[in-house]
Amino acid sequence: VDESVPPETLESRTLDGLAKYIKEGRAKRIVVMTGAGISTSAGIPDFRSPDTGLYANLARLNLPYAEAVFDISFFRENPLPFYTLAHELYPGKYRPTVTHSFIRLLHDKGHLLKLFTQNIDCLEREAGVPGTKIIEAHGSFARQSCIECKASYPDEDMKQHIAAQTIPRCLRESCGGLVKPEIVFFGEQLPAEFFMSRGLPAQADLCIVLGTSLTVQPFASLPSMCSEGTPRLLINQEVVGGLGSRPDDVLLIGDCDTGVRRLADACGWRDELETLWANT
Ligand code: CNA
Repeated sequence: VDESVPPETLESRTLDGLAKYIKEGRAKRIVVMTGAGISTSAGIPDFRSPDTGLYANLARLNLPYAEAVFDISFFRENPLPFYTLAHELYPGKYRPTVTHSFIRLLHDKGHLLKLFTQNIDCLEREAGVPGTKIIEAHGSFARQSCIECKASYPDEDMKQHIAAQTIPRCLRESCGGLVKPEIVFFGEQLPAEFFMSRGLPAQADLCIVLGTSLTVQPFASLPSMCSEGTPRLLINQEVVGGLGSRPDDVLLIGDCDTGVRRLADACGWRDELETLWANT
């Protein structure tokens, strides 16, 4: 980070500078962008963290390469690794983190324009962020359908298959194709709502990026779509996606939960945040 370049919008390029901007009521259209790192403290491994990430632990699935588990061509040949993983990731087992509650708090305060998430764990919804505010860029486990005829498949049957780690097949007799949750695999198109909402970062007055390596396109380009002069905050274990390169970028390198608590403290929202989280 080149600290010699003075900020354009913030008074100072620090957490306090950012908190002041928020407290002055200048952050009314916040766009939040999240990834697997906001759910690791809930117990869900991310992909890319060394040692603990899913990719580091996929050896037992005998994959030709780690990303194959989410590759649509590989899935057609061998859907079992995906269903082994789905069993681990399936919603219902995990509780939202304080970071998820922080996003909910932004919504409750009327500051959240949109949440773009790459996560498929549905924890943002469980934390009480309304579905209308969320763009699930990589889909979710909320629905499932046949990959051949696209017929939808019942939730209850899906739950049973996930629990048993067995492979669901299309119920239409003439089809019998593989059924897959509507999460976006490599080689598949992102949902239309992602493309329809891609203009929103340009309208934001604050961008908050949380727990993502920003390596998967086109999601990874979202922070660069914010206007120059719009403050961008990154809370992540590592610097990613060129954040820090603009004069109003603020970096909190470390754990997400610690970072959002520090921001809540600086804004005077800490008690509210903890109460909200405790009641989730
Ligand atoms: P990733 O590539 O695994 O990156 C995670 C990032 O978060 C890395 O930069 C880590 O350093 C950072 N990180 C991990 N833990 C923390 C923490 N506690 N505090 C702060 N930073 C942390 O994951 P991305 O989301 O960037 O990659 C995109 C993929 C991952 C999407 O397609 C997701 O569907 C997919 N994914 C989702 C989940 C989930 O839904 N919870 C889990 C695993 C993977």
